[in-house]
Amino acid sequence: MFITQPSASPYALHERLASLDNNSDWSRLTDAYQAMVLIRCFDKKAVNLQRTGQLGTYASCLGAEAITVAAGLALQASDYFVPYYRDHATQHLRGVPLHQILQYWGGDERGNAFPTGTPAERDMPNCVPIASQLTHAAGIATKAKLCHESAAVLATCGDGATSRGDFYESLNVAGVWQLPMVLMVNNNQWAISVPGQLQTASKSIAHKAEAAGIEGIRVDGNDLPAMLEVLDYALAKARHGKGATLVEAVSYRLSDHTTADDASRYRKASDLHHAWQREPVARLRKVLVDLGHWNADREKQWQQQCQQDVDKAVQTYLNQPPQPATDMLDYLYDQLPESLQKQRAALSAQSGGHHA
Ligand SMILES: Cc1ncc(C[n+]2csc(CCOP(=O)(O)OP(=O)(O)O)c2C)c(N)n1
Repeated sequence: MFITQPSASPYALHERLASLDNNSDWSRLTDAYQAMVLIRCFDKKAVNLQRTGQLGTYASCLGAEAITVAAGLALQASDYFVPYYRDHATQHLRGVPLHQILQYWGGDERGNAFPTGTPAERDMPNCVPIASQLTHAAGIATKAKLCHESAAVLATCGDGATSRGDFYESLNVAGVWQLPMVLMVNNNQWAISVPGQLQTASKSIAHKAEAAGIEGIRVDGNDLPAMLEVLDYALAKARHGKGATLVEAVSYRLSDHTTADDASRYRKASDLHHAWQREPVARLRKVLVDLGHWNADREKQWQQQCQQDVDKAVQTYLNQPPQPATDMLDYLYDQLPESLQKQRAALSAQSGGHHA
């Protein structure tokens, strides 16, 4: 169905959508568009909160909306999601409220206590050591396979993460053990200030699948319908015991690396300008409007709704009672080691006897 040999040009669907009209699930694409607009609104607010000292360092998902939304829509409740730090929309679509995502970026451990009864309950929190989450994902996929679960594990990372040993180890074991795993790389062309051509001499990131004996797919990460089609395919394949897939979603990081970065110091304004011409939200909106599935009134109403939802999430986040200092231990250990018990008791006494 797809390029089993990763080709030079990413798989794309957008330009062909008009001719596929009757076959397309327009309500799913409209839902996806709405989720993309919501997360862009959230993202802008999160950056502003950091700029005004109300949030810690934040990693923006500007330019990655199609990737992170497609992941959220393609995953099923019984699947597992192992994220990296630009997957806000996936986490939200899995059931994590926006205010909780803000809590995480505000340094509050309670942001990682995903609500029970939602798909997010099965998911992992963000892992800051680059690519370490991929080995965890391989472990979860091994468990899912041994227990004969009909579930897929989706793990994500950036292009820079594909230079790390953890990436190759995970890919290797996913191939050898035929794990029910999809490893999706957001190739946004940059790892902080390191551009793609200094990251790897491989023809593409998808080519790296070849050495692991698994399928590699290179897809246009600015093309929501193509992203959905590729992820639907790869996740179904994993659930049906047909093995792992490496998905390279080609995008462009339209933001700074994080709010602690200034990308204008190392990349050309003209490159950024060019990348904005292909940005995923406007691209999908154009198709939906051209084919009569969206219009200016709905756009206005939805923008207002998103703003309200985000403002409400910000208020909930800002109104949280302070977290107990003991959280830093309680969220790290299942059973606190003997050696830390005295420290925990001291922390508990300092913070007025709060317990998580
Ligand atoms: C093991 C490790 N080394 C270095 C860092 C510092 N660091 C944080 S993000 C980052 C770049 C990651 O780039 P990429 O994987 O391309 O993802 P992107 O941020 O571009 O989405 C680095 C080097 C880290 N967090 N962990």
